[in-house]
Amino acid sequence: MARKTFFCIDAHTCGNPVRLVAGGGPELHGANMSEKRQHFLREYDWIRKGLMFEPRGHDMMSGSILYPPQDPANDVAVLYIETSGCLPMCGHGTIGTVTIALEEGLITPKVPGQLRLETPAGLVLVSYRQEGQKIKSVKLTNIPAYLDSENLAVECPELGPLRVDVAYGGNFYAIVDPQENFQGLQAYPADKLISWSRVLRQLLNEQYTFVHPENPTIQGLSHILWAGDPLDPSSTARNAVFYGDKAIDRSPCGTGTSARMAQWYAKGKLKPGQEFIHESIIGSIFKGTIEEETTVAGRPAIRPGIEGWAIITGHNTIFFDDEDPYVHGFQV
Ligand code: PYC
Repeated sequence: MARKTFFCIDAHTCGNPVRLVAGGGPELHGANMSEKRQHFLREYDWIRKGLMFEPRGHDMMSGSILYPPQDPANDVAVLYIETSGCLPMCGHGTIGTVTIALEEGLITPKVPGQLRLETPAGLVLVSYRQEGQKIKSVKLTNIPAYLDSENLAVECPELGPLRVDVAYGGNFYAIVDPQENFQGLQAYPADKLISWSRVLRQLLNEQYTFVHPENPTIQGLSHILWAGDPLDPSSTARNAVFYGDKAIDRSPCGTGTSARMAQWYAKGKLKPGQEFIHESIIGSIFKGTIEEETTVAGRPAIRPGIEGWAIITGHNTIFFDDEDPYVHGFQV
């Protein structure tokens, strides 16, 4: 019998899972995390599937693997793994990964209270608030986020014709704002949003092309963000972000919040100095800020600040046993 062991530490960020692989991850080659992500996708995607899908994971499972940074000025490099794939960037994953790595002593910050993270999408800066051993909050300054396309037409089952904007916040998001045929996420059950999302994502990818202008390995629309009224009137907005095949993010989604802030910024609805309080489907909250105004290939862009918290739920030693027919997971 052959068995491969992964030493994982599980947490959740504002309700959404984060499984950090602290031991057992593969050695990756490449000049940066984007190239290492390509190496992982070519040779090791079975590790992602085994750790994320049933029977070891579930529809919402998401995680990360830590690597030494390429640039010695940085603290750590992160590869994101999820049921949806190997993401260029993940906000809730970053908040959970940083919380786990600091509380469990996996990294020692060069500057206390701050971290510099190499991600496949680019450099992410982190500040955090610590009380004793506990990390109370993590704020990331994300890669530049921008509005990619506006008012794209797409036919949604049951709802009919919809118009969506697509924005990039580390992944490409189709943002479905309330409109004639869509009353806001609060008007529909989650299973409807999930089944419509699968169709919308496929149609949008068939009808349009989404490629990051500075990194063509980042391509394709992976997420659908359904917008709606906040539960708490003091929040700015609420969202339900669909990913993978059956997941709705339980956190407000860091890259989704970044994409939505970029959309609002491009439309003049969000200005530097204003807070963007984003609620998830379960009412958990990320605080968004504009940390910098910038450009991406000549388009107006922002570096969003995203602040949230995470809690460690346990240590999890996971085996891949060669005799297990489901060693690489399954989906139903
Ligand atoms: O927080 O960026 C995020 C995220 C992406 C997919 C699920 N969560």
